[in-house]
Amino acid sequence: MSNLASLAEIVDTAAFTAREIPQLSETVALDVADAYAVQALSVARRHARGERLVGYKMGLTSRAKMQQVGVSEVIWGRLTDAMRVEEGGRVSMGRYVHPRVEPEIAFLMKAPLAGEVSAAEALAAVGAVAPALEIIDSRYKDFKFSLPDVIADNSSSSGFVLGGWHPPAIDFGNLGIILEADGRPVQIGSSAAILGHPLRSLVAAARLVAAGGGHIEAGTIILAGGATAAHPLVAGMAVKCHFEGLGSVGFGVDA
Ligand code: 0L1
Ligand code: MG
Repeated sequence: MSNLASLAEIVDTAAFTAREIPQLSETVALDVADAYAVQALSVARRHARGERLVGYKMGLTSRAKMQQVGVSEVIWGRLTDAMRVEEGGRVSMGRYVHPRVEPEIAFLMKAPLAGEVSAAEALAAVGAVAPALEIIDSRYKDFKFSLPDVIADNSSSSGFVLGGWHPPAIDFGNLGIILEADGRPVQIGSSAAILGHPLRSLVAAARLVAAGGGHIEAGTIILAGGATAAHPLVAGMAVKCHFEGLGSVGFGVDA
């Protein structure tokens, strides 16, 4: 097994068994290209277990997120069908190490998108827009990592919940968002916090995913990135998020 494949096994096993691990960068020198290779190899292990690629997530797309984790670059990860949580459904804390939730905007693509594209070209490839929540869960101890570490760990992808789909003609550039835990607001923000406009994140996805060997095709889901800092999940919590003009999306948390 190559070194990258053995690192992929380490992060995949940590995710599969919900056990925390030390940062890979504590013991190996990893650059960003290596880290995306580890990510691809670890997600290939999910495919070998029967999981299907359904989309991509963009990460660290807001100032709040960049400050929260202490890095300054946009990153991406892969989403599989097994990560999807039904709207109004329940998740179990046992599946995660130290999960957090964050509000996102989701795109459902109706056409492929790759390379350098304008915002108008990106929007023309969008079939629908939905309110969404992402459950992120770093497999690293204390949720602490370097940029290559988090990329190798599939950019902390763990789960996602989609609300109802809306036509892309809706203006989703600056929508108010209130994230509630047990009925109390815990984060308040705007979709404009996603790189100034969620479409900018889709433009970045087209460039970065294609450069990294991924494929945004018709039917692909893209999570544009967190609009606020992420909020920790605890057993018994009811999560609900209200998106101006797009409706609400939520889920419950079991032990
Ligand atoms: O989705 C995100 O913006 C998070 C990317 C990875 C950083 C983290 O786990 O907080
Ligand atoms: Mg996110």
